Amino acid sequence: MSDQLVQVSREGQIAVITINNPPVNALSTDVREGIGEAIENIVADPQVKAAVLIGAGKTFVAGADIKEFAKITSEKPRESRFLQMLLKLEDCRKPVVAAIHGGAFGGGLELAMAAHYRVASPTAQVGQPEVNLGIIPGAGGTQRLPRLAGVAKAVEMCAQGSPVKAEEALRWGIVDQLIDGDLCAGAVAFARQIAEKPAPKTRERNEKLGTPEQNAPLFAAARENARKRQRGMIAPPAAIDAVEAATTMPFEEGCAFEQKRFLECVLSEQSKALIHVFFGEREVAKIPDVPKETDVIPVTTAAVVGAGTMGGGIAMVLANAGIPVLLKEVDQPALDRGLANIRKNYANSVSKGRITQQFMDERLALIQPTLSFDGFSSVDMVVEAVFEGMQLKKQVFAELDCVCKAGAILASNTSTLSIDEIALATSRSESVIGTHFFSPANVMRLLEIVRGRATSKEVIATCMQLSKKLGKLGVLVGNCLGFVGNRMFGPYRREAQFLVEEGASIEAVDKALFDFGMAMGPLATGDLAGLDVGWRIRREYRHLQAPGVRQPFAEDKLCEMGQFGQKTGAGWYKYDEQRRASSDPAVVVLLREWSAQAGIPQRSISSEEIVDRCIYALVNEGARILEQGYALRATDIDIIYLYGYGFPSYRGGPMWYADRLGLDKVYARICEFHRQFGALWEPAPLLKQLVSEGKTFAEFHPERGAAA
Ligand code: 3H9
Repeated sequence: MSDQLVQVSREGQIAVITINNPPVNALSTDVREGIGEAIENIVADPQVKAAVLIGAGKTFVAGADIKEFAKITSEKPRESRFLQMLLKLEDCRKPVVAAIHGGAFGGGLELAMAAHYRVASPTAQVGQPEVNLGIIPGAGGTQRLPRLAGVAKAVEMCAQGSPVKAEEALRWGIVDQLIDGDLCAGAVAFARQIAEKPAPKTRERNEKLGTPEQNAPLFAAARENARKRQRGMIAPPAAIDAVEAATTMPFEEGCAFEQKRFLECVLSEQSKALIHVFFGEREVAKIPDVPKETDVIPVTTAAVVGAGTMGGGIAMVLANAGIPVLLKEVDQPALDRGLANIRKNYANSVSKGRITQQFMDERLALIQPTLSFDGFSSVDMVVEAVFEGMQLKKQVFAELDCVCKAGAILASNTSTLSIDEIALATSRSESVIGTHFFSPANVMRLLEIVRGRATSKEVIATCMQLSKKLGKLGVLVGNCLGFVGNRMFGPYRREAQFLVEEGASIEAVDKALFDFGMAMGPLATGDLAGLDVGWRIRREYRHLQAPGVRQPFAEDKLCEMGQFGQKTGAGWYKYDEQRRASSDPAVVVLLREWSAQAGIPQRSISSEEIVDRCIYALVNEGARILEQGYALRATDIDIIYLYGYGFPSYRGGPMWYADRLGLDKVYARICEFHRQFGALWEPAPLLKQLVSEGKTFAEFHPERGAAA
């Protein structure tokens, strides 16, 4: 087995060890054994003077095999065979040159650092991304990287997990040379040059480890940064501790320290959740009835109708991907406002150093403003982003139907309205689809792709593929009111309002959910998005509300007073010119008055109840969506919540969170709320069913899915 995964060939006196474990050369147990055996062979072969270690296919090595982490069940430190293999490699008297293309990530970089030299293609990247999986490097990465790159760079790479491009890696001393052209030939030539020299061991290079005085501020800053930017996550501080150990302990002790922290992390709930997210991000691309081979429609030009916040952001997303885009508005002032916003957004990024002026100019040149449909006849795709109202959307789609070429994709950015009804305004419902971007569209990674009853498989496959090109995570959902994300968000925000109406303070509700890990509390989120959005939708759908069922009122009353949130300077909170929030005493008084008028008894409410009511409201609605087939898998719902609604990634998403808590416990609590608060808490039938079968959401695989 291992000799197929790791092959050794010869280029004269240079052995070439090739790792061949598609698709990303993950270091499974067999691969690691294969590398160990290859090292033994070259040591034993008198003809070999040096070796090149290279990956077959598109990458060097993407790290340890993540699937194998599930096999680790004990925190008891054990002798790591991986660490032993790396020591064997480092102790090899014949120099070994790691030749990196694609990526050397995690265990891949640890492997490369145990080799004696590293060369790389100019397009390669290296990194220790383990923290993104809730773990830390577990094969000496935190000990060897500071010895090569210095403490500051090592602590940044291990704690933040971001990759470093080859040129930067060269500057920091992580790689020794870049090789243009044929990497293997270049690496063999490099190996010939150093074949007679002694093989340097990274673990013996202590000159970049600094002094305690130099290092103390670096570690303090890294800890502060992790506390703020990776709030609630256990792996980043553990990674910082492990890099610090490299500066205070001999190499072997440092490795033992790293191993202990690695094991704690790998057994944590956070790591299990983040690994679920890693595979989930890839799983959402798999649509059972739209296979990979489905034809796609080339999208080389596009148009956006509506230059408001969403339309402008979508135009930027398309332009950023190099797609020329027509941006249409109804009148010149609206078009000017839209373009000014786009310019302001780009200029902000330039001033923060995120993009260059040249990039901004090139992207702006791709956005062509227009007041007419001229030019629409040649575009491959149109995204409609006008005001959220069915009549207006239908009117736009009827016009698009007249002006667009056959086969053009007609997409709506609606966040709630029926794609099937919108499609009725056209003579080509197979070309109509929902592409629900999240605000700000040029920042948020989620794209809900809404499948209408008649949407063709080609159109779905194209939008899924396009989402990747646009740097988005596309998740296919079915056509129901609010689709997946907003449909679940309704009950979540409903409970937040109920809690306030029952006596919890606005700050207490937001703080409980922020402490749970949400990017923002639900009420502050409402103020940011604009309370009028939900108000308008509620008015449109008031006829669907069951009579006699309690509905929240506070937000509607705020809207009636013109308090729409941040944009009007007041909502749940009041805002200063810099949009900094503070408590609004007038709202606090009004809330008590409104609650008294509605006869709602006031009580003190624990943060545990706040979290349970808001999060279980998400879960219960998610269960209905799953059962009704509007999401393909529980994982898809999780990904939507992580990337569109600020759910903490280390909790894996609402459905994963419920699975890990135990659906029986979640069900019992929902039944309690049902008894206490009535019909809105009716447990979802699927939840009840899974509890009776002793199963999880993850184990639920319906036949149909995403409105198939
Ligand atoms: C680690 O190394 C710990 C160490 O310290 C040692 C401790 C002892 N394992 O992303 P793609 C699969 S932790 C298993 O679509 P791309 C992936 O699921 C690891 N499987 O391709 C997918 O499967 P499928 C640290 C893996 O070109 C397929 O490969 N390393 C692994 O868009 C293709 O992947 C990382 O965190 C893996 N390590 O991107 C890097 N990696 O086709 C993780 C990928 O069935 N990997 N798969 O859906 C990545 O970031 C990206 O895969 C990479 C390629 C950038 C490499």
